[in-house]
Amino acid sequence: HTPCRLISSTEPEKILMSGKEYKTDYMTNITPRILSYVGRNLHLQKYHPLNHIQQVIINYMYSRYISPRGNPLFSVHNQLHPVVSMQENFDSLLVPKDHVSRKKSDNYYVNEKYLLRAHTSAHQCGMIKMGFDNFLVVGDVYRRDEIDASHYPVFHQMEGVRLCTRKEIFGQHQNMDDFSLFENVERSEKRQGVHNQTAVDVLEFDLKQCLEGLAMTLFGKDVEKRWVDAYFPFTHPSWELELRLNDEWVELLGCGIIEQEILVNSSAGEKVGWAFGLGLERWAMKFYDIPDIRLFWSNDSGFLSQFHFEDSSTRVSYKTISQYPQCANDISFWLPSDGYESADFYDLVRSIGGNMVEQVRLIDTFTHPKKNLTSHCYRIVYRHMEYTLTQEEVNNVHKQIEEKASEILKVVIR
Ligand code: FA5
Ligand code: MG
Repeated sequence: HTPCRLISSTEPEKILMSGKEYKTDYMTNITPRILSYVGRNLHLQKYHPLNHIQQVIINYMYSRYISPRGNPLFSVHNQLHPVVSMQENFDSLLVPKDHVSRKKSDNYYVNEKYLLRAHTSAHQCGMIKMGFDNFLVVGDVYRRDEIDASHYPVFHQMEGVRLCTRKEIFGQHQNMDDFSLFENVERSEKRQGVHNQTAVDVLEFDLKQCLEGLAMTLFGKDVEKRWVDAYFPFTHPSWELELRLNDEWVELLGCGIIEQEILVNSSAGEKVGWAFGLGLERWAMKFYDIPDIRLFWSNDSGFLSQFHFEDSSTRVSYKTISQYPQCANDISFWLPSDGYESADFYDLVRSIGGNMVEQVRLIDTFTHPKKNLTSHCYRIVYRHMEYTLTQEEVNNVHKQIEEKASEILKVVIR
């Protein structure tokens, strides 16, 4: 099976996370390095930019949705445990059993039952079942992803869910009895088979106004935006919001009308609702001009001190302290005949190189026609955010990566 513990050669039988023990099995692929992020909770760390951006978005939601009594409608839940069941992360959200997002190569599994949540949507059903109608969930999420300036295996998401009763959707009409949230129609691009089109239109309008308003609050009212049709198993219709920032279109969130089946399964079938999920790092990088996602993990005072202010709505632009030089080093190897995934190599590089690695990219694939062997060549760009790496340090790590790759991934270095 695929390597999971990467550095330690003895496989631990149990993993300890936040005081809870989990048995490992054939599905376990959490690395010690990933384990070290569990409990860091950057979004809860005072003065951290992720804490500020979270607060800015929360304040916006508080002021936008107010109960008749004058209280904020949304409640905030930012300390939910990141270990969730397969049921929560996938099944409860109607993710098909064979959907690509379940792949071992894309997720960090604790064992065959549990994983580190891949998105905050994993908490939707639980929260709705507990009776919450308007809520925000903020937390760390984990994905086995590529490595570059905007991808990190751990990042932070905020989930927003709003459920509405018939009265809230059609409230303004006097003869309300003429309106129903539900009808039986053919499912189409525009709506689910059980939804009344006007109800969906009201929800869509509210959702898009809310999120466009958020974008304008952070990036100014003239920010260029566009809605792109999207697909999620748990919403229909679904959209992504892209903003044009520094001359490029950036995807800032996914959202949509919650699949009614999910609400029915969560004892809220008489309501309809919307949901969104946004990446806090994406928003913070654009809001504060932070050039590299690794900086969020920095303990360097040169980084953190720039966010040392009480009022989260303070606008600052991050100033790079100094630019340390990059050092690129390639690695080529023959793949084993089966069972090789690039994600395993990325994890291995992360585990050994840590924050010395800025990027890893597959730059060449070659299949030997006669031997029927495939080789991959990756370019590893070394650069630390906080100091200049010496050639010796880089060579040392690069050599370790070569050794561990042959030992654990069974590749043959060329
Ligand atoms: C999701 O995770 C859905 N759960 C979002 C959702 C929620 C849709 C509710 C509908 C209803 P996606 O994988 O696209 O979708 O991620 C959502 C957001 O997280 C992205 O728009 C982006 O802002 C951020 N994001 C995704 N991947 C990364 C990454 N590797 N690094 C940083 N941010 C990321
Ligand atoms: Mg997306």
